[in-house]
Amino acid sequence: KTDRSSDAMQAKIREMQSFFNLQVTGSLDANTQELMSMARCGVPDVGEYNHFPRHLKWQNTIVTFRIVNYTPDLKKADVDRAIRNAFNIWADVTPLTFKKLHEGKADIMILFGTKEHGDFNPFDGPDGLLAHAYPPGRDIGGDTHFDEDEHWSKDSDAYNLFLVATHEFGHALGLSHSTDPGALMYPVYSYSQGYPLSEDDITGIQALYGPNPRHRKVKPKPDAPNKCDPMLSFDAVTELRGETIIFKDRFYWRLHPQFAEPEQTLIKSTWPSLPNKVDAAYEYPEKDMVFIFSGIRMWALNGYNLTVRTVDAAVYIPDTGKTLLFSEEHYWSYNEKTNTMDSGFPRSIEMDFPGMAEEVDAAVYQYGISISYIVI
Ligand SMILES: [Ca+2]
Ligand SMILES: [Ca+2]
Ligand SMILES: [Ca+2]
Ligand SMILES: [Zn+2]
Ligand SMILES: [Zn+2]
Repeated sequence: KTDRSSDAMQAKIREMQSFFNLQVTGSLDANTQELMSMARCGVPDVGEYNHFPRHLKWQNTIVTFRIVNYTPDLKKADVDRAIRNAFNIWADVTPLTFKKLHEGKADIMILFGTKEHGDFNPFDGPDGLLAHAYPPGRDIGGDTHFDEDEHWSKDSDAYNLFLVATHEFGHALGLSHSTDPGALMYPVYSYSQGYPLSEDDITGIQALYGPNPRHRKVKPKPDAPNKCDPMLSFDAVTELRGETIIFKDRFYWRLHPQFAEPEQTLIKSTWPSLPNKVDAAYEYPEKDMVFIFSGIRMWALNGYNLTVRTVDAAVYIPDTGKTLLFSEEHYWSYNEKTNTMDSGFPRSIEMDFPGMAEEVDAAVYQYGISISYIVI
């Protein structure tokens, strides 16, 4: 076992430990490691972090920021807008005001950098770590760094600068990661439109700073759907190697026969290239594949790439080697052996499957004998 810590690294660790009021040992003990990993975002396996060692927060309601350099991925004005909008999200729900500085030392120094970029907390090239931010305090406290090896966007392309900045500024204001997959402070990036904060994020920031005395009204986005909610309807259901996978909005649940509790995860954290909304999914066990449909797009969890019509549900029938694709009141038959759509379709669901609801929301093939539909 080799000790790779350089003197400079040890000095930096001591500095960080002192900054965070940890015992100053100069070595990466458990507390320090937890703290360092806490600053890293976009890592699916960061685990659960509850609180910073102390409830670090800014003591003034006016917090200054400065954009030290700009990414070449976006126009300067787009970067300015993303950063300003990200601060506005937090300003709306707190008494805080964010003031932009053009020179000198601001509370929150914002920069884009690659690999080692001056804080011995290096980035890792494309993907993985996207950005990190330090909790409130002097010097490096509050500073927010973005990995320039990422492509930064102002739309749904990975990665949306506004969303990542809003998450990071949450850290820069004293929030740690949330274990709620619906929260902005959940450590995994996921793109969604609209207001980014969940109730959990708002409760967290207001526990530190209190509400906005100007009482601007905000509408939090819904938290992760409650799996026990009887009103919950599924987007899609499939079997996957003995487990049942249920898709709903940006989330999916794994139901394993041996586990009493379903496990809830963000779709994006397992399958980053999938969209945030799945319309239908089904397993094709002979090829050990699961096909996933969203809109007119289709994915296979094994390298297949097909384009089909807008699909509500899909059922694979092993006896015939056919996949039935349901769309509103019609269905189509897809031949998995020849990879072609059968002729004579679409046909009426009502005619061929009497008793079934007009619209199939989700369907799943089970038990190898009969088709069983989950109609919601
Ligand atoms: Ca600072
Ligand atoms: Ca990276
Ligand atoms: Ca870049
Ligand atoms: Zn984070
Ligand atoms: Zn950094």
